[in-house]
Amino acid sequence: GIEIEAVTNKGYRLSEKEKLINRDIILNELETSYSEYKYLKDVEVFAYQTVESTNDLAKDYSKEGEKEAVFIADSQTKGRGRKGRDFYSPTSTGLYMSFLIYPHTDFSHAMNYTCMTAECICRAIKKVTDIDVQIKWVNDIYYKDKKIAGILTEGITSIEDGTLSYVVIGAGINIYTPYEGFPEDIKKKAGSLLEYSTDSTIRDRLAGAIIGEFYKSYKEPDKCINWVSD
Ligand code: BT5
Repeated sequence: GIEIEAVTNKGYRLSEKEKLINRDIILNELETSYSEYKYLKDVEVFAYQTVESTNDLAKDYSKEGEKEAVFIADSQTKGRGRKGRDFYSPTSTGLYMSFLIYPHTDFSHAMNYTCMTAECICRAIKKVTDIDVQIKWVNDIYYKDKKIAGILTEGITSIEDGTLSYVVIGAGINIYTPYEGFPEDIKKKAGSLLEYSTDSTIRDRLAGAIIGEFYKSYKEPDKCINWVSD
């Protein structure tokens, strides 16, 4: 289902269209399924092809004032996980996105955003693909015993009053297996949500559904603490 172009005397390449994040499809998903969530109307959605890290884009944007935004990319050259670990973020087969929010709550609530986002991603995956995935406490999502997504939450705290100045929640999801396969060091651990593409809009619709689910829950991140995982 992936579109390939033939280049005379050179060979084949991925169609450029396959790499682009389609912002119109994302906004259409929000409009169709999540229009009642009023917080969404003030959120900017930015889409890119290749970036170093969507979490870094969100952090840079925080300098522009208190504006909430979502940054989405087709690939990352410096995608990262916790404790400086790398997050493999190749082109066309994954979804890399970061939320910039200003929760004005106590620092101790920061981790709740990680599990809230994990829950939102599971709900969005179910809605768009009808697949049930599992959360591995606290920031990984697994399907068929393989890690298909990871979440990295970063924040800045005000030392004076212990409140969060802003929080960036980044999620990377392997939708398809990369063409060249996963690199040797993560081959055993990493998996993907789908085996092949049957519908080229899935990635963008999933991005829209994740944003929608996120803004449905984000004023009550503590609710996710109800469940326990290993
Ligand atoms: C995570 O860290 O899993 C959080 C990953 C967050 C990535 C998103 S993408 C958008 C935003 N921008 C960023 O720069 N980051 C966020 P951690 O739990 O530390 O897991 C990292 C470990 O997962 C690595 O050491 C590998 O073992 C494994 N890994 C790396 N890439 C992977 C991938 N694509 N799929 C599955 N596992 C992977």
